[in-house]
Amino acid sequence: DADPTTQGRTQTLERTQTQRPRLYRVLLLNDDYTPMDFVVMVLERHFRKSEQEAQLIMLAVHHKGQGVAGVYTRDVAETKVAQVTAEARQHGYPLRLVAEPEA
Ligand code: TYC
Repeated sequence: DADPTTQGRTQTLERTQTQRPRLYRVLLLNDDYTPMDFVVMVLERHFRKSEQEAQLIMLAVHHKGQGVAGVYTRDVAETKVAQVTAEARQHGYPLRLVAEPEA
């Protein structure tokens, strides 16, 4: 480079802290047709919620329109969206999920 202090040499800077990856929320969206039991099962199996937690999240989504199923790195969040969407379609349910970056 043209910087006179490095005289064309490449400089490497040390950083003590490791960068943390950006995290993504997996949002569960309400619809009129997906059975409540199926949504609870999804939250238990794919998002590792207890039955009680799963019931609370499902009901919150049912009443408010959407809610957070879990928070993950981008790859994991997108994989969960794809897997759960595929499983819902196999059952003929219109369940929708989306991954969105935190803050
Ligand atoms: N609203 C659906 C019903 O009454 C239940 C439901 C809850 C669907 C949450 C989707 O993400 C959802 N059967």
